[in-house]
Amino acid sequence: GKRVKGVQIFRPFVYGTTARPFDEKTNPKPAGIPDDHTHSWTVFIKGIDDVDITYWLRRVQFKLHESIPNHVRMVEGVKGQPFQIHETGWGEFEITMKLYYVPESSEKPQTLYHHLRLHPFGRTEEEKEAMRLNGGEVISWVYEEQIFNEPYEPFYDILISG
Ligand code: SLL
Repeated sequence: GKRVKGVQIFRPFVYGTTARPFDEKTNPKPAGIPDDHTHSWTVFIKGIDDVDITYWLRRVQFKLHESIPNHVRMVEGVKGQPFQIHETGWGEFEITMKLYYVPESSEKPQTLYHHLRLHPFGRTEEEKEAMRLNGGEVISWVYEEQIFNEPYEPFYDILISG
């Protein structure tokens, strides 16, 4: 196939983690969760305002800490839904996310790293108070742009009509 010369296509997305401490009132611990687990958390990749990104991103492999059962997980894209994993635990660690693009792109998978944040370290007292009011939610999100450089023609058509 031919590439579309001189063209770059940008697709914004957001990835990161959202965590909450277990708390009888705001976030009760479900039955069967180990005693030493202090938080529930989510890691995700999604479109801005939940816009669909599965027309260019096909699947994401999340590699979690080895202490977590079944710590390497493949998440297939579902139209209009985030690529995400919900978990519980006690510690922070680095998550590896391997992005697999749609086959039409002929793009190699690309790896992103993100630190799971459970604690509000390094935040101001004001920020911590706002978090307490919000159930202690710790948000660590990154806005990113995926760049497709001189995409193949069929993929270019997919990108501009997606
Ligand atoms: C630390 N270096 O010591 C980090 C490791 C590992 C966190 C954190 C296990 C959850 C489960 C869990 O939270 N591991 O048992 O499913 O802080």
